[in-house]
Amino acid sequence: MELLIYFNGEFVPKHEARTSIYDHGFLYGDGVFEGIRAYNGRVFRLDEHLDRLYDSAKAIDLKIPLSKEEMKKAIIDTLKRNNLEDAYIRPIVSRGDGDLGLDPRKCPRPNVFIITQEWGAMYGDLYERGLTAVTVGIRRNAPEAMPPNIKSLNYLNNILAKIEANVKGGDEAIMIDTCGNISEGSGDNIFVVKNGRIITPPTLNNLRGVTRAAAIELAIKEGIRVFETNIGLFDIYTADEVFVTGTAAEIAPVTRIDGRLIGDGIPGQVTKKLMAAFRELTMIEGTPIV
Ligand code: AKG
Repeated sequence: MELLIYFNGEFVPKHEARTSIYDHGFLYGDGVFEGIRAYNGRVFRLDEHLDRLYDSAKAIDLKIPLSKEEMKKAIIDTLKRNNLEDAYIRPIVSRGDGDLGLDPRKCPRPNVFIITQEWGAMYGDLYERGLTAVTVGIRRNAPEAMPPNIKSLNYLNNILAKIEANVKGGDEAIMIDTCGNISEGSGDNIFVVKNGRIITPPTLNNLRGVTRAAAIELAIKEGIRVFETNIGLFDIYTADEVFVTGTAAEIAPVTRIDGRLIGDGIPGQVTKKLMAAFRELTMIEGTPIV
């Protein structure tokens, strides 16, 4: 059976789901989205993802035409309609159909889409071998220009980083902010492990990741000290371990950066412990798909 997409309260077969070319989400990247996952019949940290979606919308002065409870129900219904227990979930709220001209007042009603589909391990066997990451020249959007905490439909900053990583032969890009601090990957947050402690940049210059928060919680539970502080190139090159976190990426080890081996060049003990703890957490926690 063809996958069904939620579109403004209706369920539409995947190949028929489309929006107007005058949707400002398409014309200007004016809209917001989330990446959420369901594991084992439960949606992982659904409330946290919805809080972030509604915060992103608030930040761009976009009124989502569903309450959070209604959105939650729409997500669960979409998963049920598609018979999915393990899935990637992509709610999208665009500014809506308008006209040429960027004024959002041209768009009377936002469009709401929910894509749900099967999704495996994004980095395949790299969870065992470790990712090769490269730092890129394109700077992460400055918070005072385009706050990285708005998960907007305009992902060009991240896409430019990804293009550069592809050219340089990296599995993932590491972005640096306009002050020279490490920011995040193109689609994930970054952590370093040094002398048994975990360090990750504060979330002013990167997305406030839901998996990032879960990794911090799990580390603290394991008795590992976690520091949120700015880090630079030196810190990533000389780290004992580096890992990235994201909804799509989950927790993934990075074993090579800009040609330097990280630690012994194989996934480290702390990273492996957190990967296992995260896998376990996703199996037991979450909003049931009922
Ligand atoms: C996610 O991890 O779910 C993201 O939204 C990152 C962007 C992507 O990989 O689509």
